[in-house]
Amino acid sequence: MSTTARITSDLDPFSAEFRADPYSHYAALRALGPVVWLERHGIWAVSHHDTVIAVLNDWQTFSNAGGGGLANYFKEKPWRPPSIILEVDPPEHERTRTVLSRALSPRTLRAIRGRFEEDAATFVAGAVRKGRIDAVPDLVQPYPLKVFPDSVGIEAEGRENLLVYGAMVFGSFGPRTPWYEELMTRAPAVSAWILDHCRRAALAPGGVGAMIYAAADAGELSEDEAAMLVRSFLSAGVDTTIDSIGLTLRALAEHPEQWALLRDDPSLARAAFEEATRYDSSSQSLFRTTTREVEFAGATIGRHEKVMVFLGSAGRDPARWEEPDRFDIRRRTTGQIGFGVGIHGCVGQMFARLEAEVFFQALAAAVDRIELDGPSALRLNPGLRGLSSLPLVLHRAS
Ligand code: OVV
Repeated sequence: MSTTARITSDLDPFSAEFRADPYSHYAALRALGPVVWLERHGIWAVSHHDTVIAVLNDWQTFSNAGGGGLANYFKEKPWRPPSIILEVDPPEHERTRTVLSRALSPRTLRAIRGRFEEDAATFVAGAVRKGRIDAVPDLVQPYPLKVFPDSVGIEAEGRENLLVYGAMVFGSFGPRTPWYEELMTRAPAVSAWILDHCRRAALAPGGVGAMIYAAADAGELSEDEAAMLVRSFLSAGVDTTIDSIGLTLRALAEHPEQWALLRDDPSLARAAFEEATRYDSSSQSLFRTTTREVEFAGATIGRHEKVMVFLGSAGRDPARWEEPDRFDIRRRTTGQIGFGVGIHGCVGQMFARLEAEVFFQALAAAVDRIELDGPSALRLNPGLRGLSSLPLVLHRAS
């Protein structure tokens, strides 16, 4: 076997500096090569559109059983029992994936759309009345935090726990920092609330949570597995949509000519969200762990090594996209992989798209012009990209 010289870099994808402007760092990573050893963390980085897809399509080599984040479950103990959909490989994965896909199917979405529309209209009307807002707490956060738990069938009381839990889940994807240790002091109480709300008795009839228990009744899952799949909803369903809607709104606010296109033709809402997911996805990176030594894109990757896969870089790869740094809601976004691809591609992506489409249609109907009213701020969670603040003035449609 030939020995390949590994390409190394001291870039730290978890540093505040990297996360403040990941796109220039991705360009540097892509220029180094498709697979680069990140010496600070002892992991591999994959940043080209085609190699990102190649990794995500080879689940036999690039496993999810080693954990969804930087922690290597082949060597370390997970902070919570691993997800039975995200952190498993086939054949185990297939059964749980089937149940979640069915619960989040077009049929469910058709039944839910009307409620999304009512809630979106209400939140948008409130924000427009206010005019000058911080769009994150005033608009972007409240909408998913209502419609998602409503759809699952979770009671209204205590929903703020979902945000703290989401921060833990996605925080655990990164390194063990003081920020993380501090956050995790709340884990016992918050995890207890979450687990309590994953029980059959805690879920309203007719909701998506109850559909998971119906699968248990049909013999497809055990009662404990049903609770674990509801936990997956509560882990991955809230922050992800808050962050992706927030980043889409910022992109539209920063590109007034794109906002004008959407305002004049609200049927572009879905396309705008899709383009924003290419341009600035809330999921910038994911992890895989090798099951064997593998020659990949010119590198020799050892067994049980962590591979960090940059969806956010794939969306800006000039080998795949024309003018990748241009936000253009009329772009053909086919090949956009901000939701991932392959067997672990986001199972809730149609749900997320519906949430966003309804939201931006409501906004387009009520708002003529969006004015930036100060700098936005990033929410510093290593597993998700999102905003903590987005000051705006909404000028209402006449
Ligand atoms: C995709 C994703 C992210 C975080 C948590 C989970 C899934 C889960 O299944 O718990």
